[in-house]
Amino acid sequence: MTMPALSYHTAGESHGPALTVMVNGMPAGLVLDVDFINAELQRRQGGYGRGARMKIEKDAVTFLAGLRHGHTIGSPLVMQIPNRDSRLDDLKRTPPVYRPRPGHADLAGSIKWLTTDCRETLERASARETAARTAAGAVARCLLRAFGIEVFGFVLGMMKVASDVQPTPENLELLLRARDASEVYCPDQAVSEKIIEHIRNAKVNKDTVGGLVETHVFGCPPGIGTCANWHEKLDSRIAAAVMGIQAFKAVEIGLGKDCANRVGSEVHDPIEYDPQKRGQASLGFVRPTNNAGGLEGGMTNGMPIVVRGTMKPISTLLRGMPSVDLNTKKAEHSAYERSDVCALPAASVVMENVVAFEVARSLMEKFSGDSMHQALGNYEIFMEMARRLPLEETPASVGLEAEQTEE
Ligand code: EPS
Repeated sequence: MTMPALSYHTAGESHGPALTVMVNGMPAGLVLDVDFINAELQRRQGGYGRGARMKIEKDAVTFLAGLRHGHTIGSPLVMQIPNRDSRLDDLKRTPPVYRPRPGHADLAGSIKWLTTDCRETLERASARETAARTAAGAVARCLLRAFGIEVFGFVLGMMKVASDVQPTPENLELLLRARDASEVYCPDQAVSEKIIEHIRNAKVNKDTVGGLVETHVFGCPPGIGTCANWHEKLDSRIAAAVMGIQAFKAVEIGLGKDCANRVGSEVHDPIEYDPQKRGQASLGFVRPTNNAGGLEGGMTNGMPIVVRGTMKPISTLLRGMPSVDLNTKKAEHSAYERSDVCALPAASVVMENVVAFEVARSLMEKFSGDSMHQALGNYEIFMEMARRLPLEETPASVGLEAEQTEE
């Protein structure tokens, strides 16, 4: 490997001065579409059900390192997103919180760090941090686009209402427009309306709602990821990234948990070969169904990657929940701080971007290069070799021939 593995780290509290994200391992020569990155940040701020905080913030990135004349130069990339509502040390406006919210990190974190002030935990646990992860993922999507890979995320449903929309490369443009026209980022208008109704009802009842989000990745060639080590499997990385999003409680790939209700012949996708599609990313290996969600053995199989996430309802309820004051140990209702009734549309944006980063990470492990020229060259060579299968010579015989010639 010529480059460090693609990775990112975030820092920053919800009401601190700024969020920061460092992306390491991006090849040089990648032109970053800063308008796209900021548009993703703005989309993450939106969606029906958001609270008053999003009226204050105007998320946009400032590049502090790694970019010159709009393109990467191979050094660590550092982005900053300022918090307009910065008041971390202001005790009047950001007081200690002693009544933990069931479902939030408050109780577990306070005990972990041996304090009764949940503020010490909640500031970092807050989903505000997902703005930084969205920025990293949007950078990764600029890389993926150079390889012809597109990512599409949307809200699927909530409270037993779910869309049966099936994104494909052919209907992607249409669905993208429908999603962007929906207040809840769901391309299915009838389902959108029902979701809005559920959010409205939750608000009236001083309650909250979660739901289902889905991400599809188009254009991956087969063989990204590996079956060699469990923690390097692409599905295991995607699952970790999705479960790492605040409030996510489940992740599924393809058919997901419905696999348990079917026999093998109804689960596994038959393999077909279509020479007409040899030039496409799938190399011509097409499947009439995609129950595997594009991943077999921890590797892409040429079909679109399909990931579904379940977000629980936000744990800050206006009506509160039974809790305990950590100082007095007396029963109290949990603290209420301004919050969202539903952040599911925002979560769909976060999920598509964190999934994109994991795909980019595995892609760069396979086609690693210091520069985009080198990485794209490695990709082309691999695709050409894969199309030529079976290769006439094995790597071992190539080595033998070279030795014999030298003699
Ligand atoms: C959050 C509480 C709210 C949300 C926040 C997540 O913030 P505040 O306490 O400032 O009103 O708006 O989400 C964001 C700020 C964001 O950018 O997504 C929480 O407690 O997790």
